[in-house]
Amino acid sequence: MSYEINQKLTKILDQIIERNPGEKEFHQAVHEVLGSLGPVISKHPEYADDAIIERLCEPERQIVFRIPWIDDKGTVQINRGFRVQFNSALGPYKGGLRFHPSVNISIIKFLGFEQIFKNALTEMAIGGGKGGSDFNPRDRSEKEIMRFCQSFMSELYRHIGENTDVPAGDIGVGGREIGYLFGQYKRLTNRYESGVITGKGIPYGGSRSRIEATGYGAVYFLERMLSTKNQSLEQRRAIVSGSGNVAIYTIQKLTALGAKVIACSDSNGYIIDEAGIDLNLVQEIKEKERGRISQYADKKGNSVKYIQNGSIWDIPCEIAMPSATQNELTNKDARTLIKNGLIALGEGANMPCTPKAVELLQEANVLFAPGKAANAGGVATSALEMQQNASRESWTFEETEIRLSKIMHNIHDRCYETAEQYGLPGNYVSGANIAGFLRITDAMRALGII
Ligand code: NDP
Ligand code: 2IT
Repeated sequence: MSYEINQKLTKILDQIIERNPGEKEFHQAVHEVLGSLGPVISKHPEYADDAIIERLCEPERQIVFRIPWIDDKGTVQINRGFRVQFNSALGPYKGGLRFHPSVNISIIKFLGFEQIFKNALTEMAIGGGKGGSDFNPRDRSEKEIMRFCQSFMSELYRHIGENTDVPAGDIGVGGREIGYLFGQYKRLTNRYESGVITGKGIPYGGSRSRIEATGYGAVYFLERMLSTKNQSLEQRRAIVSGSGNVAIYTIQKLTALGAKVIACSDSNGYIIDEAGIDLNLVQEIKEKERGRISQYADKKGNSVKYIQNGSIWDIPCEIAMPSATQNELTNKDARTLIKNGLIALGEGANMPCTPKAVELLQEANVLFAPGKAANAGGVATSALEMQQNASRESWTFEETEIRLSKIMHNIHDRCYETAEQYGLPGNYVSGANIAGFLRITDAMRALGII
């Protein structure tokens, strides 16, 4: 990835940094995209007319709100809620909600900004948005989670709608939370408006394969990327960070396609199981008991190593799929992975590799799939959920999975071809940024200065 950007773009970036002080994740995400646009602006200068890039980097609307709720001890708790409605040129704002203590406006804006491009790459009618709260779900009871979700939705409901803004899950927001959020929305509006939120349970309007979609999609992308070099996943030693929704279904699909996944993690540490990760056990610990990954080693005994803190990327592997959080894979990690023979990396999480790590991986000719393309399967299947809700249909697992795999192959091919077209063969970062940019800005240009 080249961060050498032309003068016009540098000026825009400087202004964005000045107007959004301290928002380091947001600056990082914008820098990466603007860093890819030089060739487009040189070839088609009209794409910088009418402050289109500045408009693209300024959210249409940002909502920040108070979330009061009462914990099990009767104490009043206050959290902060966010919804950034970034761009609606292609459709209603669409993007997840993150509940994690680290959440702040910079993180929500970086995620919302990335989402615009990701959603454009799916070629579906969805704009970009993101939201969440600094609420920490860890060790909260079921009833506390429910009360929090209800309070969160008591403000959010007035800003969303199936044609306006359609949230979904992200870190800390899974099927349980989506159920409580949808329940409160339904109660407040007195409408059964299924398409207002995605990631719902199957009995009340969810789509089959949505739970699996991000992880499966990321593996489909990776497989297609490997096939451009006549390689496959067969027998490959793989590492997946995290052990949440994206990680679990990434491990499942990698294993199904012949790879051997030997490690995964949570925010406390990582496990190494040379026999291959026992996914049923991970699911029991993480999905059912909502426990810690260290319990995997406790249950398996001596054959499994648990390493507290430390970096999962120290383990030699050929395939790496960071699927936990932003900036979890640093330049030091990239160096180690390259030294140990990494051949491909697919970002399951949003922006998990630092800019320097991406640069090193690309220089070393590691196949690199950026998150905004590789993890688009989740939001694409959310759009399939919206389609089913609108037509009051419910498709089979096979139907949704076939559609998902086709969408991922199309995204891959679009990124690949765009990179070639702009003289950057194999650069999926530029391919994704340019292809996404062209689709959004073609729509924005047609809609006038709004
Ligand atoms: P989950 O909450 O299901 O799982 C998150 C996992 O990442 C957990 O193992 C968690 O560990 C770990 N993690 C979270 N925050 C940190 C942190 N600050 N440091 C270290 N580890 C951390 O979330 P998802 O699997 O849904 O999301 C994972 C990533 O994928 C995120 O970047 C998300 O934005 C992205 N993504 C998600 C999509 C989806 O559909 N869900 C779609 C596209 C991208 P612990 O339990 O210890 O917190
Ligand atoms: O980052 C993401 O794409 C998501 N968390 C999923 C968003 C969605 O609307 O399904």
